[in-house]
Amino acid sequence: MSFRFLHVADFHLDSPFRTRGEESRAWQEALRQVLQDAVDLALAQEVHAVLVAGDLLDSENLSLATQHFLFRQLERLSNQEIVTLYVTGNHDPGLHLSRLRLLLGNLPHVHMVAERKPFSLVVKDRQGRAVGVLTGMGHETPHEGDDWIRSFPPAGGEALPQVAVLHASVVDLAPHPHGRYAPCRKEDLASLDYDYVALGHIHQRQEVSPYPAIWYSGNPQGRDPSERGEKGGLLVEVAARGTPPQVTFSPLARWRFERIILQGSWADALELKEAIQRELEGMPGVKGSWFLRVELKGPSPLARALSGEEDRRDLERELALDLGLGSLELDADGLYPAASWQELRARGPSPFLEAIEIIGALERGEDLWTPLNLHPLAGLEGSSPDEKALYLRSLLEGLREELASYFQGGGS
Ligand SMILES: [Mn+2]
Repeated sequence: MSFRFLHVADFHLDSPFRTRGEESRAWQEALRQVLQDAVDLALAQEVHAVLVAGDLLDSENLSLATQHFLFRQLERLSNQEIVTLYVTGNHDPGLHLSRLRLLLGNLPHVHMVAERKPFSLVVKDRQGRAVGVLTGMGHETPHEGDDWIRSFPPAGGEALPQVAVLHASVVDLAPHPHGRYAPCRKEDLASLDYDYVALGHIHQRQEVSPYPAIWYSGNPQGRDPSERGEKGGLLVEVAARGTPPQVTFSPLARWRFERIILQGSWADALELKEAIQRELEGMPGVKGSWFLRVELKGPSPLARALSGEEDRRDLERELALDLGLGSLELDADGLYPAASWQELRARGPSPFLEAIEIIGALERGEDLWTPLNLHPLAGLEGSSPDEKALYLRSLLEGLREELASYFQGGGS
């Protein structure tokens, strides 16, 4: 008799989406849909339990509608005798959520653990047979420290599969943008000897350890272009105590964020579209649900046309439609006009022209070096004035092009 459950985390319900104001409500609706899809998945798969590893809510400011929606979704699980174990994270720590706890307290199979006190329960299947043991602990405050994990017990000696549910920051992983709350090391978790540790906090899905199995499910819906790729939950099956579980990713996200970086000198929208299309051909997936950010870089004849926000927005909508994308954003901050240095020079007197003239004078060998007091130049102590001049002249190479880019807003 194996123990089967769905591991999800970091929904951040009611999160203000960080992309565009006017789409924020639609995003919040999408988040609720993703939760509903997760519940549908749990019901369809007839799992024994759903583990929510913290940051289910973005903050204690949960709208009444979302509160009601959350209740209704967890009620669907409870009605089918599927256990929900929801431990709180740094975004939804216990102290602020008494109202929600009272509400969820009406559901017999829903357990919300909002304090720094381990909570254990034996999960049973619909025939009443024990299939596994869940142990979870919540965040009480938004800033749990190093000692938090030390309050968590090792797995018990039962013959049943042992599973832990925690919202914690494993510190010996690749760098990530999430705060260092409830920090712990991989070995701290592995030494607790659970068959599976369901983690929340880091939004990038990842296997922390194969066995004891420790996983971040990641968030089921990316919230901005930094949270890219396919996202969802993990369906886990533990056949018996002491055996490595089977972990299967199941996509849930309604929207998918992707990003491409383009460098080029497209002459018009058609060329730009074709460049995006070529990149997209190498990326599998159904693009109708994609939110694609295209970061444009380098010199381009389109730089000026794309600097006007309304025109850019219009083009974004037009290209999204043409490319079959859910949404498209053109980030044109890295673009600059593509005039050559000769073209810039021909425009008449300017600081750029003066700089060009100085470069010319230096190249012709006019002695402009002496007044610059070259004495302290590092690495050239003891060199003759000629050697110094030679070295300095080598710095002039490519300087006109660099300056042209700089004077057109491209940075140096
Ligand atoms: Mn968190």
